[in-house]
Amino acid sequence: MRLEVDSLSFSLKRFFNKKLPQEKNNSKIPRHVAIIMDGNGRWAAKRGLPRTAGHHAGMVALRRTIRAANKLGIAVLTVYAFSTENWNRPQAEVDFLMRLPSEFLRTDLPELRAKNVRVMMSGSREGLPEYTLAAVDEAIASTAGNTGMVLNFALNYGGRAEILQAVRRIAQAVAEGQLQVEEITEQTLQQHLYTAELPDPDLLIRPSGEVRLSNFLLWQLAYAELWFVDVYWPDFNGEHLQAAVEAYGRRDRRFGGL
Ligand code: V0D
Repeated sequence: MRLEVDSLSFSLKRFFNKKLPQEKNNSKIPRHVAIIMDGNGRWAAKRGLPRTAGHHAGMVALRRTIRAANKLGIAVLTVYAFSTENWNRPQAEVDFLMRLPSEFLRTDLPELRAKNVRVMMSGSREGLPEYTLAAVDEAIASTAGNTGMVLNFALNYGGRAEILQAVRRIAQAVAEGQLQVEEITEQTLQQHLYTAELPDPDLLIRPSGEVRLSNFLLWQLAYAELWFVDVYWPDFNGEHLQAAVEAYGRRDRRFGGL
């Protein structure tokens, strides 16, 4: 019996590219791909369209990318949908963005469910409108039992704020005597992040020509391969994802060792 369980977990790992979280990934296929969906506004401006049209086109690109990632056997796809800095945009644009989760789920949730995709959110619930949270919560609840690809929306997410919150919670546990300072490790911090249950991203993709992290997954991206592609997000497609994944497969990841 013991042997069967072991070989089952071995075949799960092998064929579904699903090692335990926090295990190093030496596979040619990235387990976890993170994407900064950047360039929607510029895509629209180039066409003389309002920025909202760019966000809409960005949602179509997201749908395409989810399908492509699922076909490639990627276990986790994290997409940066809204950063904590995005609140500084004009109120009308923020209002428009906040309605996209419910629109996206109306159009795409049936397909996500049929494909066994599990929806997650990484970010702060604070400040998000009730209707945005309701849509996200519905997506999470109705896919909670799914065992296929994880689709993780970074929404109202900021990397420094995430680390700060983790530090505060750890400090609180120390203050309450539940934890000794000497017991705090990298794992302790990792376990207090929104992504505690996920492996770290193996590959970060940023379209639109910008070459920076913009406060995205600061802790988690420590050893990620970075891939920058010079198309605006609404023009991103399965072939761009494939090219990034192939480049990833050619890179030699040593995690600081030899
Ligand atoms: C706009 C391109 C899906 C990037 C994609 C609230 C900018 C389209 C969602 C979504 C946005 C989020 C959570 C969820 C389901 C869907 C989304 C925002 C922006 C910001 F559970 N697309 N999308 N959320 N855009």
